[in-house]
Amino acid sequence: MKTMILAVSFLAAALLPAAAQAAKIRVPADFPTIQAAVNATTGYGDVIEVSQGTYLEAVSLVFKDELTLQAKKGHKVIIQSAAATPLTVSLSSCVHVKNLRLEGATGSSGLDVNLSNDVLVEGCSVSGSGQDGIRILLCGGVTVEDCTVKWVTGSGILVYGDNVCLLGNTVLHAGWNGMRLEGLALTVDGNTIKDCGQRGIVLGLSDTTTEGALVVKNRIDGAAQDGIYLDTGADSCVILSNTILRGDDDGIEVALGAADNVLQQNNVSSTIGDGFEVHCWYGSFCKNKVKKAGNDGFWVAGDSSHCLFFKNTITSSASDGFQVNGQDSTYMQNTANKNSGWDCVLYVAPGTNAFIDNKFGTIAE
Ligand SMILES: [Ca+2]
Ligand SMILES: [Ca+2]
Repeated sequence: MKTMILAVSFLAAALLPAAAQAAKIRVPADFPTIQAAVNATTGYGDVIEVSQGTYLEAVSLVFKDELTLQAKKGHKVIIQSAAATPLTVSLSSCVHVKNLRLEGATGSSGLDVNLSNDVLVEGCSVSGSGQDGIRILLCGGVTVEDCTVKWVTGSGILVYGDNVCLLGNTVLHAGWNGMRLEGLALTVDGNTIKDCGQRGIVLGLSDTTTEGALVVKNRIDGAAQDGIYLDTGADSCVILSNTILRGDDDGIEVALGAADNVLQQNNVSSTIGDGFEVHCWYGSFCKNKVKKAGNDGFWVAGDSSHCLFFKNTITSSASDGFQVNGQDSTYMQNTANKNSGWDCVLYVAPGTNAFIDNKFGTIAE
C-alpha cells in the first residue's frame, strides 16, 4: 500500500512541472499595462490580476490558451479607449474575462470576441461604444454572463456563432437591437433589456439558419420596435416564459419563412402594435397571455399557415383579440374577451382553419 501511495505521489510530482508553469501576473505591480502582462503570458492557466485603476489601452488577446484576465477582487478596473475596442479576444481558446469595465470606444465595439472558442465573459460592463456593446463573431462555445451593456450606439450584444449563451445580462439604451443573434444552439436566458432603439431580441442576422435557439425568461421593456423578432430562417426555436411590456411595435413577431418554432407562456402587455404578429409556417403558440395590446392581440397574417394556437389568453386589446387572415391552422381552447374590436374576427373562409372549444366573447366572419 505504502509503495502505491509513493508511486502516486511520484506520478503527481511528475505532473507538477506543467501545472507550475501557470503564473499569476499582477498589473501594475509586475507590468504597468494590461497589454504588457498579456504579452508576457506563455504557459497554460496563467492569471492576470489587475488592480484598481483606469487603464488607457486597447487590449488584445490573440492566440492565447487557458488565460484568465480579471480585476482583483473588490477592485474597480476600467479599460478605457477613446476610439478602438478596449478589449479584443481573437483566435484564442479557454479564455476567462472577469469583472472588467470597458469604456469609450466611440469608433468601435466595447468587447470583441472573434474566431475563438470556450470563452467566458463574466461580470463585465460595457458602455459608451460607438458600435455594438459586445460582439461575438465566428465563435463556438462562448458564454456572456452577468454583464451590463449600456449607452452603446449599435446593438447591445451581437452574436454570429454556435453554442453561444447569454445569461443574466442587462442591456440598457442600446441604439439598435438589445440582442441580435444568428447561429446554432444559442441560449438567451434571464436577460433584461430596457429602452433599446430597435428590437429587444432578434433571432437572425441574414436569411441563413438560426436553428434550435432557446430564448427563455427574458424581460424586455420599452423596445422602440418589436420585443422579440424571429427573422426568416429562424427555425425550431423555443421562445418560452418571456415578459414583454411597453413596446412601440409588436410584442413578438414571427416573420414569413420562419418555421417550426414554439412560443409558449410568454406575457405581452401594453405594446403599441400587436401582441403577436404571425407570418410563419408550422408555429406553435401555446399558453401565451396578451394584455392591452395597442392593436390586435394576435394578428395572424394572410401569409401564415399550419400553425397551432392553443390556450392563449387575450384581453383588453385596442383592436381585435384574434384577427385571423392565415390558413390551415388550428385554434383550440383560446380565450379572448374585453377587446375593443371583435374578440375573434375571420377574414378568411372559416373552413380553412379549425376552431375547437374556444371562448371568444364576440366573433365575426
Ligand atoms: Ca413588427
Ligand atoms: Ca404589427
